[in-house]
Amino acid sequence: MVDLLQVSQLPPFLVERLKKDFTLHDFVNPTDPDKLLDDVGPRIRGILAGGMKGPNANLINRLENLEIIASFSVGYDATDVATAQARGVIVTHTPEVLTGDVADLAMTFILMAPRRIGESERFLRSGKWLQGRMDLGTTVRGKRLGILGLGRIGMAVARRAEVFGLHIAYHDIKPMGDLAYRAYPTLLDLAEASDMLLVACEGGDATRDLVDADVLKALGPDGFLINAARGTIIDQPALIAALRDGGIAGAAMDVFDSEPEVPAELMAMENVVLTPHIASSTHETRRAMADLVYDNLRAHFDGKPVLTPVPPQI
Ligand code: 8YV
Repeated sequence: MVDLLQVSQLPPFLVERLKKDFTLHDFVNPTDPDKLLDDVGPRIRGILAGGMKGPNANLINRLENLEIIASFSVGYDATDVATAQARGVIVTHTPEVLTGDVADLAMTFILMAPRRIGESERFLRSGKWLQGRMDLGTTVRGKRLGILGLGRIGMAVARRAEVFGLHIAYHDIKPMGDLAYRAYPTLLDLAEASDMLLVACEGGDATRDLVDADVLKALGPDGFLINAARGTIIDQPALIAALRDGGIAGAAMDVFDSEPEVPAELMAMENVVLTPHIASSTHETRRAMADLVYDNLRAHFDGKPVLTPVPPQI
């Protein structure tokens, strides 16, 4: 059987299925990583990665017989794809199958933050309703939604948001062709023209801290920030300062810079919706992602082309 190195936690149903066809070596929290790699390194032909944990250049280069890295995620910023591809190692991910669920969570956030849904629930549960009414929220209909990154997920949110009467605009580094949505040349321009800013671009070095203090200032005191992409895209201290000082009205986030650590300041804020990276966490989507990971590995080791390779990184 082919040997695989598992570097990220995966659902048990995927691990069980893989174990029938492959020999898995647990490298999630190895007590002695060097010893494990000395023992099994030369036999490893595949790596199982995840969206938040993937192999770096050191690990990739240490495995001389590595052929494929299969990530249980659409985002591949945790894997050093450039190093892998330069060595001819195939990297696969799980696009499409999670788009709907991620877009549903983002749309939920777009409604939750301005309507103060999280805060309302805490208000009721803590018994405050007995003393008086909740403060008013803000109507979503008719507001301007700016989307940073109009890829598969950004586009799926745009379609949902249209139904709720939002006006859509976007900023993307790639030309998007003829669309009904207005394109802004810079993120700053987009933020200035938005009541809500949705972060839907890729993570990684190229987008680190893209949403900085200036962008938040442009979004303004009535603006909301929504993030179900990667925590690294937002300058987290700048966001905390903007939320604390009334620089923006509120935020909703499923991802954080050093997750699962979430800053205490954010936890204490009423005007913030926080979820623990659950955008793709449904039975249906996680099964579909697992199938895709399995099918990519099976195809490769059966000598067929993989189904969903990560495009070549320049
Ligand atoms: C997962 C993700 O939570 O697909 C992604 O990029 O971040 C999420 O779907 C993660 O990959 C689980 O490992």
